Amino acid sequence: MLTVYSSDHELRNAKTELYGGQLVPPFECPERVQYVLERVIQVGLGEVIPPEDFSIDPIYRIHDPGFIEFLQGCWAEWQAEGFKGEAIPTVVPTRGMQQRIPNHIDGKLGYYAMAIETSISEGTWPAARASANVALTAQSRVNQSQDAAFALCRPPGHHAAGDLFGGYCFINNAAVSAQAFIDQGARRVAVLDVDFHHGNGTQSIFYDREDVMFLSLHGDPKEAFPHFLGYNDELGAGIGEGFNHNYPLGPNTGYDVWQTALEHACNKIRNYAPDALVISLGVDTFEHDPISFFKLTSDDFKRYGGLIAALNLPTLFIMEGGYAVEEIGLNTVNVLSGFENR
Ligand code: SP5
Ligand code: ZN
Repeated sequence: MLTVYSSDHELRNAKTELYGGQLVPPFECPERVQYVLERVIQVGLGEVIPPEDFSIDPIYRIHDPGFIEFLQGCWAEWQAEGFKGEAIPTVVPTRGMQQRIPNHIDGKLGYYAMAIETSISEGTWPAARASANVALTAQSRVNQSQDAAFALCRPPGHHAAGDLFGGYCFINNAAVSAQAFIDQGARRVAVLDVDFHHGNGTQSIFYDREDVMFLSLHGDPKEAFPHFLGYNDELGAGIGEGFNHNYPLGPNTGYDVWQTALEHACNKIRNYAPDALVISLGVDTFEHDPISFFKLTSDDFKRYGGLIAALNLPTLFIMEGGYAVEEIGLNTVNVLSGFENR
């Protein structure tokens, strides 16, 4: 399988994440994709290529121009305030408040945030752009070959909505790619999100559409981030009703229960008969993940790779989460080699 990788992910090198009331080194760190790349090479998964440069246009197909302008300018505006730390929102427009966009960077940060653990640092924007280029390059290869490819994206994307960042995400790489398939002639695309966390951004982007089906297996929002989306009665809206499927699962969920949910999701995908499949591939479902509560083993990743392959669709894998850094290469590449041994 082809892998697309860019060293520009290193530009995203934040020093702080708000966790447990402390500013800690981010779980979403540059070493993550280094380990995945090493494993891709070690097992000989296939060719590794750099991304092509796409224009901003495919990003604007998903994201709001004001949001993109905010991401681009945030670090400079934050610096201009003379703040000492990284950019973190402090005030958010909640129930009963105005939804007007403020001028001050403190206001804009809160307006465009869906979670405030994620700080914006120097280089975050160019890294997010490179990550989207990685996704779009892999997408175009899948579109041409009708085969599979792996976009080794960092930063991840599935928590980013049309005008929201957070959950370590800025540009929604999976959504941008799904839209690119549609714009290149696909009639229907399915996005299957197997990251531990609900893909709130992807869900909200496609919630009222019938041409992109979104399915997500994740920690029950009652117990797990992002807490405010991902219930199983969220089925889509308008003509999109029936094209959104959530599988919230409780603490300590092991592979048997998880696989049953995956099989349900795969049956929905089969009936939908999409022209392409996008996998939001997070391996934070791993038993030793430091911030998650599922119990998948390294072998389980190989097993479910085979189930995804059985769908027999042009498949684009997009890297999302996974924070057990020592095992992230093994677990991620197990999914991909499980898929290849179809
Ligand atoms: C892409 C992705 O996986 N983003 C996840 C962002 C989660 N950030 C908030 C984590 C809060 C975790 N709280 C866990 C308590 C563990 N005891
Ligand atoms: Zn996750």
